[in-house]
Amino acid sequence: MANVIETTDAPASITTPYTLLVGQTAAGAIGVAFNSDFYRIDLTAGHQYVFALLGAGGSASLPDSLLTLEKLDGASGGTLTVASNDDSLGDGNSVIRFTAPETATYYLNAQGYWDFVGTYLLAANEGTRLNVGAELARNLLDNNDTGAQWTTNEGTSGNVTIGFRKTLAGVGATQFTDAQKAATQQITAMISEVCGLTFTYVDPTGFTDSATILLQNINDPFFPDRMGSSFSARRCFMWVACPAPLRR
Ligand SMILES: [Ca+2]
Ligand SMILES: [Ca+2]
Ligand SMILES: [Ca+2]
Repeated sequence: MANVIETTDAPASITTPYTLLVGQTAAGAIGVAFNSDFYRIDLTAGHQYVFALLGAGGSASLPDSLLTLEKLDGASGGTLTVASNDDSLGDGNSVIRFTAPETATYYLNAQGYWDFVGTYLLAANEGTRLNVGAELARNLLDNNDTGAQWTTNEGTSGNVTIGFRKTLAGVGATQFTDAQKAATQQITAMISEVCGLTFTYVDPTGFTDSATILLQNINDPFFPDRMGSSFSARRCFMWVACPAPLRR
C-alpha cells in the first residue's frame, strides 16, 4: 500500500496538496491526456536520491511514464526542470538519480509520455539504487504494454521452466558462466518471493535448449542499450517460449 494516495487530481503546479517523503511511495493516476501531477519533496544538499515512476494497477496501468524533477524558479514564479527521464527503468518506466546541490523543496512531476493515461506508482528513496519493495517489484514485473501474464488468471501462482542456452545464436554469443548462473538463480528466487511464480531449472549447472526461458550472452555493438547509452558492449538475451497455458 502506497504511503500517499492521490484522491483528488494533483495540480501541475507548486500548489499541490501532496507531499512525498524520502522513503515513501505515492499511488496516483493520469486521468486525461497531457495531464500531470506534482508531488512536493524536500531534499538535502549533497544527498543522493533515486526517484521512480512506473505504471501500476493492472489493466488500467500507465503504459509509458515520464518523470521530471522541478524546482521553484524565483524569477518566473514557475518551476524549472532540473532532471527528467522517460524510459530508463525499462518497459517505458522512468527513473531519475539526483544529487541535491542545495537543501530545498523540489517537486516530482508525474506524467504520461505524450497522451498516455493510467494509474502509476511514484517512489523516492535515498542512495544510488532504487529500493524495490514488494509493491514496486510486482508492478515492475508487470508488462504494461500488453497486460501479458504468466498464468491464465492474474494473481495465481505459476510454474516456468528456465535454463542456460546450449545452442548459441546471434552476434558475439557466449554461454552463461557459473557466476552468471548463480546470479540468475538468486534473481529468480527474489522474483518468486514477490510474485508467486516458481522457476524450475532444466539442468541448473549445465546447458539446455529445452525450457520456457533460455538465457545466453550476446556481444553485439549495434544492439542499443536499454539503459540509455547508444551502444552497449554486452547484454544477455532471453528467449521465451509460450507453451499453453502460459501466455507471454
Ligand atoms: Ca492525477
Ligand atoms: Ca493532475
Ligand atoms: Ca516512458
